[in-house]
Amino acid sequence: MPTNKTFTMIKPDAVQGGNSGAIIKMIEEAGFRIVAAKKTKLSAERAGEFYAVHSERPFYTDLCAYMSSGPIIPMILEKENAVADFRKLIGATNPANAEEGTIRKLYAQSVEANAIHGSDSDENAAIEGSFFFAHTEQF
Ligand code: IDP
Ligand code: MG
Repeated sequence: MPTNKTFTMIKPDAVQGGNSGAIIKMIEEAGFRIVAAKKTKLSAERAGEFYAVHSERPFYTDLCAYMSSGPIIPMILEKENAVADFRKLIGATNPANAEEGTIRKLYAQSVEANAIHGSDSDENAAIEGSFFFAHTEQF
């Protein structure tokens, strides 16, 4: 059974490029409600914790450097079937493979600097949301 929440971060390339407003507009127009949001910056170490599941991948060190290179906007989102619907809205990891009209197709720079994160399961959505937000910060 899908739950109704997912977790996202607008990544440094999209924040730096001035695309966060347009991306949030797409998210709201797709029917997601913002439950929690803030602007923050990860240290390389904290980025490494977030992406620990990828620690054996060749791109891990670069990914941690990139994700700590500038501010990000983490958010918890709510919608029926949130995890799957949000993955559809953001598109494939590599923008070259992302469908027309998806956030990554429109705003990603590269497979690494790909504008936005989306949780891949209900379980990870809960873990990733609590990485950035306490329950009392969620509305
Ligand atoms: P996802 O974000 O679409 O779920 P994952 O495979 O979970 O993709 O990878 C996490 C993040 O790591 C990606 O969003 C991207 O920023 C980066 N990444 C994934 N694959 C590569 C790669 O082959 N080269 C460089 N960076 C990558
Ligand atoms: Mg992933």
